[in-house]
Amino acid sequence: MQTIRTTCPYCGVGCGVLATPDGGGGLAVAGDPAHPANRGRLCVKGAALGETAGHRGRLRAPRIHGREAGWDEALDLIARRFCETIAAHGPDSVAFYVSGQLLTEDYYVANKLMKGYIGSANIDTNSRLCMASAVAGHRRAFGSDTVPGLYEDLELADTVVLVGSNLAWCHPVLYQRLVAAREARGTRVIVIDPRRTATCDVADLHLQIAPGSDAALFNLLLAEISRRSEVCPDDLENIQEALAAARATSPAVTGLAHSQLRQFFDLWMHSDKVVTVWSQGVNQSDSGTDKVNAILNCHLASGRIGRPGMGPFSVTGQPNAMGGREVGGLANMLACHLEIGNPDHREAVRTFWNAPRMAQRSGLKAVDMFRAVEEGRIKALWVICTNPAVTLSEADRVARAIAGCDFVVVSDIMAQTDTMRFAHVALPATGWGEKDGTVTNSERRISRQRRVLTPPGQARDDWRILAEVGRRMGWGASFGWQHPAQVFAEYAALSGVAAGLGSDFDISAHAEISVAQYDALEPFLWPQSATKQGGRFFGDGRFHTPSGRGRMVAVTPRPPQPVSEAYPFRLNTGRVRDHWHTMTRTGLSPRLSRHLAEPYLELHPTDAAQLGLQPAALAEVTNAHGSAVLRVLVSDRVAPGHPFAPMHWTGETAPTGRVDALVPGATDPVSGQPALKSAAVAIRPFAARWFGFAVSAGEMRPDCDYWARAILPNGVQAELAGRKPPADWTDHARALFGLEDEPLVVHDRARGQVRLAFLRDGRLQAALFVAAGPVALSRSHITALLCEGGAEVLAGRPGAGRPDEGALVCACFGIGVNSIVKAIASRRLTSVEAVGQALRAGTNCGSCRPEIRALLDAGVACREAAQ
Ligand SMILES: Nc1nc2c(c(=O)[nH]1)N[C@H]1C(S)=C(S)[C@@H](COP(=O)(O)OP(=O)(O)OC[C@H]3O[C@@H](n4cnc5c(=O)[nH]c(N)nc54)[C@H](O)[C@@H]3O)O[C@H]1N2
Ligand SMILES: Nc1nc2c(c(=O)[nH]1)N[C@H]1C(S)=C(S)[C@@H](COP(=O)(O)OP(=O)(O)OC[C@H]3O[C@@H](n4cnc5c(=O)[nH]c(N)nc54)[C@H](O)[C@@H]3O)O[C@H]1N2
Ligand code: SF4
Ligand SMILES: [Mo]
Repeated sequence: MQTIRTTCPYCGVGCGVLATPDGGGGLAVAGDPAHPANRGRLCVKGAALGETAGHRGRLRAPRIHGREAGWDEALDLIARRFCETIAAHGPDSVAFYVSGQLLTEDYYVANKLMKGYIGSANIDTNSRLCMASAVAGHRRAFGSDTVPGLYEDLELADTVVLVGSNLAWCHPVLYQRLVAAREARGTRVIVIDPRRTATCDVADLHLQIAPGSDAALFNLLLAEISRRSEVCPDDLENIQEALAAARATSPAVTGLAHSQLRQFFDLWMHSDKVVTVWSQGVNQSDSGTDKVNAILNCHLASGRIGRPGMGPFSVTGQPNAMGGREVGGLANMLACHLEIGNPDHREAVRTFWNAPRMAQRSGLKAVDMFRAVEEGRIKALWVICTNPAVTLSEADRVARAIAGCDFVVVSDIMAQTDTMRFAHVALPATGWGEKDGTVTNSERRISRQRRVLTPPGQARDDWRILAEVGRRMGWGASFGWQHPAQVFAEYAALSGVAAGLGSDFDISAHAEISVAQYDALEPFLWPQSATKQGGRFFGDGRFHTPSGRGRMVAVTPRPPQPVSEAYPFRLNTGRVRDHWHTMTRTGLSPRLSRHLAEPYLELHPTDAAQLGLQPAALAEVTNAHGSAVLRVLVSDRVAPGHPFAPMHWTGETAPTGRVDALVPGATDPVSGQPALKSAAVAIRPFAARWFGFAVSAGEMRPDCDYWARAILPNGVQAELAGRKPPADWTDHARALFGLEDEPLVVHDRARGQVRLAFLRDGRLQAALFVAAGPVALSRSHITALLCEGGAEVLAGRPGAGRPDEGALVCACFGIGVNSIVKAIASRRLTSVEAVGQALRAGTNCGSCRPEIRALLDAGVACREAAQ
């Protein structure tokens, strides 16, 4: 089969992928050595793309009120309901909520339909939860949402500062490029994070900052920059005000020692080439935009911007978060970085689109949009490529709001998601590998995603669905494209118009692109026009502000919302290494599901002791917004009072693991981005009377107070718990597995243990292990016996010749923590490379190398203690 060059659909690094279909629906993937973002590397999620690209769980046909329908019926209904709602209540009574995982062409069509034809700007994207503070900070400082630098700046820098970014897990290939540069030239790495993450593995300095105090820290740095009289260009606006605010900042709020601050200032100022990378620890805050500007201030004031090896660098989360910003996916922007508040910009876009009803003002931002849905001001909602019932702050409230909306359309690739449950009309979209289009990565590089696979059933491309609705609403001539290349060409032409109005975003070189050229399009950096060609911005000291000067912003640090006596813990949230958001795709891969198979709460040992929570117990986390039940992971990687929980679990995988049920709706006043990293919560032991672990080669329908499900190569596993044991365990197990058979049962009443196994022809079909406390059995041993072993599973212990791998570390070769620890001890291994030679662990994608290094460090510490 032919190998096709495409782009990874996960993070904003935007790695090139070589995809080879096997003809039977399967897909082999490898890193594209020719792609400038990754030069052949892939992380574990990219490497597992073949496992997640199938048709399992996919939505195959449109559904109206749960019954299958034809496309014509579904599209006519949508067009009619939107037209009727607009006619009766005006254009602002409808809304689109879209996604940074859409392709640029999808985004362009959605934006044109809403802002130019429906005549409202009520289109916002999940980038509001992700990049909005970076966008707002850039616009305040530079006059445009421009990322000045390139990935290679991380390799050319002498010092790289990572603020609120777990790069090792969230941008793994960029992290690996940084690690390689550090090994080659001794780059110093500073990590600023209240948590000790895997990224700290390569940190020369880890500042375990008090949550929310980043603006104060960078203000202190700015004051120090000016005190040490570093280059401080006169040609910046507002410099005196910014310095005055900086000098008034107290170091105490950062929670850092004087010596740590000194070390940070020294490292920063002794290198000319400093890159400051930031991500959600900065953006997702109720002072996110100020945090961004506090960082930008330091780079502006010291002139460290837009030249090789230096500059501020906001890394984007989603594969096309950047493309969405460019194309105007946010409710307060127009296409091509033009501004909705600017009448000239509006007029230029109106003319270009020949728009009958151009939106005149900004639309509702994500959190406000769902408030308007709740209040009935929005009566028709179309959610595309995102899962807000899980991922928005106050998620229970958002779910209720969607449930109460008059007309809800959801376009997704999957048949079942938490948001899909509320769809009046469900539309099957083509997914990654099935559609053609473009995405822009964190360094402004536009790459093609290409179709490699056949879509399931009647699935259609998102842009085609949107254009079809536009046509049925009466605007056929403006939504008549036949090929995504035509959409891209129109967009490129519009960028030429925008450039004429001073916009930085200009890809007008592609305004005449043909289908063949589009098919052959190589990854390129924007701008790309007759006169401009990629590269960095602002190295010449000229910015996009009206005066042409960079703008300092006076930042007065604000502490985050205080915790209270009732809710004394500040819950931090984020990501794990091997899962992507609500897991609709990574959850299909057994390999990716083994690293962390359950929602958890990382809790400091003193907090755990005080709360009476043992490792592996279940904790109930509550506040006024909602509650969650999470597995306790006792760890000093988090600070006392500041537990951490990942965001990935949903009603489909672990209904009590939805952490956004706890996150309040507070937003940053400038960007409207919700403060997703900070929820005041109470924690107490979850009063479970029984705990269970189950495996099944067939189905699994848990019905108990706590459950978390994960896929296995040959079935599914689940952790279970309940407040009250069922009357009969055999009946419970039969219902759980959908089996009628008679199980083998071992009942140890003294210890409160029950073990049940269902065998068929001597082979294990399903098993349930119940105990009064957390089930202490080797999960990997039991899952390995599924379909293979028999009654010996009831012993629960690994037999001879079956080593217990423990928790998975290296997903590529399936190597667990126990094997690595054993090899380190018995063979006295001291380096990640040595572990790789001994076990192969960490030698493929490299995503687990930080964890191997941590195990080595722990091993060395043990040996030293023993000596
Ligand atoms: N494996 C994986 N990778 C992903 C994703 C995924 O789902 N899984 N999603 C992608 C997306 S869309 C995004 S946006 C990115 C996100 O990438 P990151 O932003 O790197 O990831 P997060 O885990 O959300 O948060 C980063 C860190 O912010 C820290 N933090 C919390 N509060 C503060 C604070 O007040 N100050 C500072 N300095 N730090 C704080 C947290 O402890 C956390 O370690 O990842 C992308 N990559
Ligand atoms: N507490 C907390 N909450 C957070 C965050 C956090 O750090 N903490 N991070 C926030 C951030 S940065 C982000 S980006 C969001 C992410 O949150 P979401 O965007 O809500 O999460 P995803 O799981 O990525 O949802 C994407 C959906 O689109 C579907 N899909 C995939 N491909 C396609 C396609 O081609 N077309 C269509 N139509 N559908 C498709 C998937 O099946 C899935 O249902 O979460 C935010 N929420
Ligand atoms: S770093 Fe991993 S998830 Fe991100 S684009 Fe590359 S392969 Fe995909
Ligand atoms: Mo994101």
